[in-house]
Amino acid sequence: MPITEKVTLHALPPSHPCKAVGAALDYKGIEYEWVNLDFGKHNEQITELYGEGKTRVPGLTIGEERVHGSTNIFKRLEELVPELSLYPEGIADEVREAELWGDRVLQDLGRRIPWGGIYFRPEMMGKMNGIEELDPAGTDFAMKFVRATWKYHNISCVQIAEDLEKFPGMIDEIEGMAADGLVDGENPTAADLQIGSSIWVIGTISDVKPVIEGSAAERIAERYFGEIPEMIPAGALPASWIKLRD
Ligand SMILES: N[C@@H](CCC(=O)N[C@@H](CS)C(=O)NCC(=O)O)C(=O)O
Repeated sequence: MPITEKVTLHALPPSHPCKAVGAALDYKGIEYEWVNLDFGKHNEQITELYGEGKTRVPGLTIGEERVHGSTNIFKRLEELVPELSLYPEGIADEVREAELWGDRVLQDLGRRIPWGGIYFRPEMMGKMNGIEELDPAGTDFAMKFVRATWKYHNISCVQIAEDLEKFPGMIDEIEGMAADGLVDGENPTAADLQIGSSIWVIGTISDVKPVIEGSAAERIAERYFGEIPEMIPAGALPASWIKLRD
């Protein structure tokens, strides 16, 4: 049934779960407006729109209805437009499980690894907004911003090194999901979009690119979100932290 109400995706520009929801809306053929909230004021804006305790993006309004959080939004989109299913019959439960892994486990690396790379090359932070390289004053601002972001997300070098240690195993896990037909098939599943958006953002850190090269993870990221651009050139993260797949 076509959706006649106005659909709005409340987002922040660099957010990978927001990208995942955008891709799901596109696949389902739902017209929508992508509205970026004001960084800094976004927590209050989200609470005002979606209620107490809700402070993060993405949120989706469908007419008067409000749906908050990427996995809730995916579920609701599936109810609204069951054709072009993101949870194909026969593997729906396994796809949901893989999607939740993408949301609860992989998604955090999609925040920590990029913010980790930017910490070591703060002048490249403008690339998030299409600026090639920040000037010295911009870099001063970026350094303060990155430090605040590390604090907010509880990021540390120990945590990033642990993430990078685990990352090759996660790429192998996604390879297994592809072998089971949960991702990397002819049509996107919810798992493709949740996982692919995180891989895409992690892949922008060139030190980590070799870990995903030639994998199902890289294929789904580029198929659904476009060629992975370089945000942080290689040599930013200490080489000894990077572990490759066997
Ligand atoms: N698992 C949640 C994660 C939501 C989330 O952490 N969103 C981030 C953007 S990637 C956010 O709102 N960050 C700003 C903040 O925490 O203030 C989902 O997929 O909906």
